[in-house]
Amino acid sequence: MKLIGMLDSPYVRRTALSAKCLGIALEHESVSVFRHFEQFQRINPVVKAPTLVLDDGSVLMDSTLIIDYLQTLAAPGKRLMPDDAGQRLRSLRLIGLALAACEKSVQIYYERNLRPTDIQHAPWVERVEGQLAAAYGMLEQELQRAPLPTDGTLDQAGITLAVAWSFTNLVVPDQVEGRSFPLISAYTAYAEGLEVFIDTPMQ
Ligand SMILES: N[C@@H](CCC(=O)N[C@@H](CS)C(=O)NCC(=O)O)C(=O)O
Repeated sequence: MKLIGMLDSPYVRRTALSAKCLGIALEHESVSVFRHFEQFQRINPVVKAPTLVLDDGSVLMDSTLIIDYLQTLAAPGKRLMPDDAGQRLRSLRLIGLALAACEKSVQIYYERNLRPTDIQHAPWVERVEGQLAAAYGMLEQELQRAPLPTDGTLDQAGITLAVAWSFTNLVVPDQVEGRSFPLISAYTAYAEGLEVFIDTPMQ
């Protein structure tokens, strides 16, 4: 199976990390949705990263759906989501907040880098910036309430949280600069220090 997309996309990176944690080997092709648009289009006409191409030629997209599929291929002991309903609810909540933070970071980045300055819409940008701050604010509160384990293990909530924070700091660092998210920062430092993260660099 081939994973298509650049690791500077948080969605591609969380998929690549999840596959490794699940013990599933994927061939990785670093094709950019911008610089290699036509090449990407030939693989997936919708041009969404990540794209997973199965050995039979089937094409899947959306990180959460690809990870869901990969989970079905993993050995029984390899799991990134808890089975217990209460623990799963908390994981899903953390993942939802982290994915919202990724989406809002991408929107601000696209607005700044793709839209001509004279048609940038300040009220829209302020709205998105507020949403990004809200997502990280709630994630910080969640970690205050109950920290994620830092005992060498990783789950989907931890992967997605750390990937999101590293991505925001890469593309829109001014949005988190000076804001106080010590628990998110500390957890991300832990995760980025793990071998699987070091082997799956954002750039
Ligand atoms: N919900 C999707 C979001 C994927 C996404 O938006 N990826 C970006 C790259 S970071 C992309 O494909 N952008 C190109 C486009 O939407 O035209 C996921 O989880 O995979």
